[in-house]
Amino acid sequence: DTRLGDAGLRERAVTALSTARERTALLTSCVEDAELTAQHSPLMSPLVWDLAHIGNQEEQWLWRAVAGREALRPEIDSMYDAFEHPRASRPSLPLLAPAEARAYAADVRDRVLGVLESTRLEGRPLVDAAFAFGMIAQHEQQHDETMLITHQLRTGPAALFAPAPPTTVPDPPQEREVLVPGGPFTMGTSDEPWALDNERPAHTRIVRSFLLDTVPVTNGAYQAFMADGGYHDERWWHPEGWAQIREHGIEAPLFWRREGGQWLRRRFGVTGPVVEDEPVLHVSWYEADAYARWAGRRLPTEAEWEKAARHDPETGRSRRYPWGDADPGPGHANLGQRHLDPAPAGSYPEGASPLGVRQLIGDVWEWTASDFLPYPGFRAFPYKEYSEVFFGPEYKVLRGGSFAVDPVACRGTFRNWDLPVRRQIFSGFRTARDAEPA
Ligand code: AVJ
Ligand code: FE
Repeated sequence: DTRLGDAGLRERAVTALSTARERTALLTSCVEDAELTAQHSPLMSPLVWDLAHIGNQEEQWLWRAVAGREALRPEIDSMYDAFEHPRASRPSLPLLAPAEARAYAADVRDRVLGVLESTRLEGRPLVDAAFAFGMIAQHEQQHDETMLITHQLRTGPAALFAPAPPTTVPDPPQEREVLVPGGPFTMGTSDEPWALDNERPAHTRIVRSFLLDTVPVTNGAYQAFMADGGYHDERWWHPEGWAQIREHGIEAPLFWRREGGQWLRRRFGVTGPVVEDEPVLHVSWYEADAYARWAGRRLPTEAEWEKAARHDPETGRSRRYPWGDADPGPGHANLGQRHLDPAPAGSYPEGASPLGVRQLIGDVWEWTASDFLPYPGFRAFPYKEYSEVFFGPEYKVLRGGSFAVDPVACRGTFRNWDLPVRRQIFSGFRTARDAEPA
């Protein structure tokens, strides 16, 4: 499967690029142009910035770096450089207007499909196994998730629609938590062709035996923490988390509102009740950490999460996904913006790990206890600004992907990261505890 022939690689790259572009088109055509240039939150770019940035990155990596061609519009590069202009300042830039941004991204794409047809997909690290094409498809899908977050922050009537996930859980899990046996496993990868630099290389990690929640923490469980005064009890909180919730008066996940004695949440322009068995969404690392302490538990480390998601106890091998090596299908996980909500806790039994852990992939990003750090032997590729500049104690790792993540940008090794205060992202969590000493 990871050893596709040349024609298979080209087809996979075309499909990944086209899938991403269809999603970008949906996210940028469902609102009026005025909404594309508006800033819906200081945390986010105007949607039209993401659109032209997607085209500009594609131009830089596939038209210039892979094909060795001249810049198409060198004067706009700096405007779409994420490091030169923080998100809050982007609306004041002389951005390409929506029609221009669309035409630019489409022009780049036409050229790039020609490049893909005429480039040998081996002999250079950037093109081996069509890596740069896969990287750019993942980049666009990551910005599509970012744009979906912008849509969630936008006020006004709904612009996006999707069928709700199934509300009943077939074959619900019997156990609350599972024991993951201690010992070594292989973390990261050296042979997943489109894995990004921070997922590499494969290396051995040892974890101690631990117990992990079978399913993500639900709204119902989280409300028990709230009802027990969790947001008002300093004992559970990291000092910086306590300062944040006091300063901003935070008493519930983002987008929740109390009305007539019950909790409601706004999602993509629609207000509805908080559903008890749905995984909790839009919580910060601090909120996840506080809940875990209140519950007498802790967040899993990143290595624990990956062992639970990839280690096959029968063969000792680390696999691509909890269910094995097969690409994700609709029965495995809630991915790809098929739905605009997480599915109820316990869904997707087909996607369970060998030990019976469910929903590790899809539904909600899961905060881990770990800082975002390089693996031993890490090498920045192809650019330091993807991962390397973010390594350090400020960022916490999230794993597993949300309903807003496309399968091309999701696997057992994929690492996401964000600041521990962030909660506009599609973040949830599950908890763990040490196993009793034998
Ligand atoms: C991996 C999601 C943290 O959005 O900041 C997009 C992905 N990097 N363009 C981000 C990314 C460059 C990145 N995250
Ligand atoms: Fe980007």
